[in-house]
Amino acid sequence: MSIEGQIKKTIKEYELIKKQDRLIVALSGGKDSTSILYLLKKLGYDVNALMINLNFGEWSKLNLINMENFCKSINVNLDVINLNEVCRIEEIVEKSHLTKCTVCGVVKKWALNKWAKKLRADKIVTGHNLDDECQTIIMNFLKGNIYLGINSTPLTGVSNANFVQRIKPLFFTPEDEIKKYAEKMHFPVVYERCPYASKSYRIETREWLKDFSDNQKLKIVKNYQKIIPELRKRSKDEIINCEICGEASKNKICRACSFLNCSKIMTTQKK
Ligand code: Q46
Ligand code: ZN
Repeated sequence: MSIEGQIKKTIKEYELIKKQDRLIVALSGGKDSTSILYLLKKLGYDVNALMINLNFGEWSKLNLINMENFCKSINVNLDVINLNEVCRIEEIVEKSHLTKCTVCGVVKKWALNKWAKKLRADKIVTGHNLDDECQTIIMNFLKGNIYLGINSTPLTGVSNANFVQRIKPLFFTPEDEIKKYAEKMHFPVVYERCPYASKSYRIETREWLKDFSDNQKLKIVKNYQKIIPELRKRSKDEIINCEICGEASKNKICRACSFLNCSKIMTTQKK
């Protein structure tokens, strides 16, 4: 089946998009988010793009230029969040001793949700593919907490007025197929990973899974989908609003705000 056929099937099967939905595609400059932006636009959905400039040197600059040109070429509006205006990842890493990926991942999600609300989005679209999801499931098993994966579904299940639902139309599509598609379409994307990716736990898991076939990865992901409804029922997490920034959170203070020194900067962003 073509990639277009696969995403149509996933959208239909999981009822990912309603006709009137205003979609915000979270663009990274990589093959996955670029491909899904292009395909959703082609299929006639109301799509806009939102990109976070992580300010990771030349890699970030190139991603940004590429996406500005690409969005113009397909007539899609692009908004850019300059992360330096929100917080300094380096400073948080230094003071908290957390890894760059941990800080970056939390802050990116936080900022995306906040900006998506400003842009009146009904759903945030991400480019997560089969390989990403398989890695997430295995990582959560290895961490000994399968509840962490209750949103490893094509449609997130959190119902909080402050949380913009996320959808992943490429959820069952293998990474290799997306890469071939992006190359065939000559999308102006950066194939090199983020300069900090090599030190992440995800990359270790990715290495570990590299000999698994797409079919085996699909089985892992599909079988995990079967237990998610039960995990959601049993999950004791209640979603409330962060006392500092007002965003949806599992705790009184969300993880983004709890990062050392960053909370003060983020509080000013609330207004
Ligand atoms: S989390 Fe880590 Fe990514 Fe942030 S530091 Fe780079 S690799 S960009 S998906
Ligand atoms: Zn907060």
